Amino acid sequence: MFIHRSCFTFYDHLTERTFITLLILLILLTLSSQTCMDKHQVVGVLRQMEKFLKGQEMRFTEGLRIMKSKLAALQNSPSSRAVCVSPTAPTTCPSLEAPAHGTKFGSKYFVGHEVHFTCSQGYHLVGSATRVCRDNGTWTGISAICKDISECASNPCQNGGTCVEGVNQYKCTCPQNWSGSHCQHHTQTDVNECEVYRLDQGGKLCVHECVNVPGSYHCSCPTGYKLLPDGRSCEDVDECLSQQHNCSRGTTCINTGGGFQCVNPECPRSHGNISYVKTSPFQCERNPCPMDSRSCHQAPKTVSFHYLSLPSKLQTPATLFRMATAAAPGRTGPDSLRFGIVGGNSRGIFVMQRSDRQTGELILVQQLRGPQEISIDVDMSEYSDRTFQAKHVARVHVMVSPYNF
Ligand SMILES: [Ca+2]
Ligand SMILES: [Ca+2]
Repeated sequence: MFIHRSCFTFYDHLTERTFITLLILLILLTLSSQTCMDKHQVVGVLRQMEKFLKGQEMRFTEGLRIMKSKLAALQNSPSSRAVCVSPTAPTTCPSLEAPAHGTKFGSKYFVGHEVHFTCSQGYHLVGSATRVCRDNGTWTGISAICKDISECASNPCQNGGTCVEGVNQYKCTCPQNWSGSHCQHHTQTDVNECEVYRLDQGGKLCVHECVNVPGSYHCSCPTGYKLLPDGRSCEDVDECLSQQHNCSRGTTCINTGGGFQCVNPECPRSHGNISYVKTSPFQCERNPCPMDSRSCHQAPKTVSFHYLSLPSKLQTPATLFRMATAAAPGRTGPDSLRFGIVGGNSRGIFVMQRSDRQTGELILVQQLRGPQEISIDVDMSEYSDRTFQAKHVARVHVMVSPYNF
């Protein structure tokens, strides 16, 4: 406003001077025409007028000088220049656009008006949320932009991994030697012990399965087996011994490789005058025969049941089972024995042979691959003085596990 007033002061001086000059001339003309003034009076008036005009001129010159210096000061001041040089100051600011993924509030761009910006969900505002149109036709603040809310703000990538922003998720770009969703695994320096052992030693580090882990390895065992303290061998869990079975009453738990079975073997069926009675869970005895029944005497006097659990691919030949006779107290035993395989589904896989005078052996001669189950009947006939005395049958049930341990 000060500058405005200065401008008007300059015009005031000009107007005042012109006005006074005209007034004096008017007075002189009036005086000379109306009254008859003498020469002294006219000279006096003119001198006063001259004095007055000189004073006016000095004031005018002084005013002009002040005016000039103020104009010079004005021209050097950019903010002021707009006011005086351009008499029509801007009344609006340039229009503003809403940022991408955001909204603009306010559509008037007049001086003094405000425009506000907000961002859509998932974005945050960078820049000025509010901008005001200034007198000089420019906006306060800086442009508002909406940026994705950073998923990487929590620095989720470890070990120097670089976080890469995605839509509502992030991805870690791992430096060399590191892997995993958060670059948490050291990869390069880990030795695959399982593989190294296989290549160097040409064997297996673990009896069953080797599991390589960063910085180490461990062995694992199949279901039903436990890892031994050596850390590499597997041993079957004896569910029968550790009472982990669910065998019902009347059945007997038989441990197998990787599991167990609940068994209740049945005695041979009665036919004619031959009948059996169960004397223990795994033994049947023939009831006494009529004296004259030869077929009854020829029938097995005892039938026993045996369960063998074998690993797969057991090295052969392997003695699986021994059968022996013993003389009853106070009586002489048989003087000779004959052994044989009388039934079952395994001819050619086993042989039965005498191992000493009173013992026979069941020998596995073919490698068995599990899982499978085989039943065979082995008999032992007793002779005295080359006369048949009695026959005993052993029913052997072989259970081969899927694993060779
Ligand atoms: Ca390892
Ligand atoms: Ca078992």
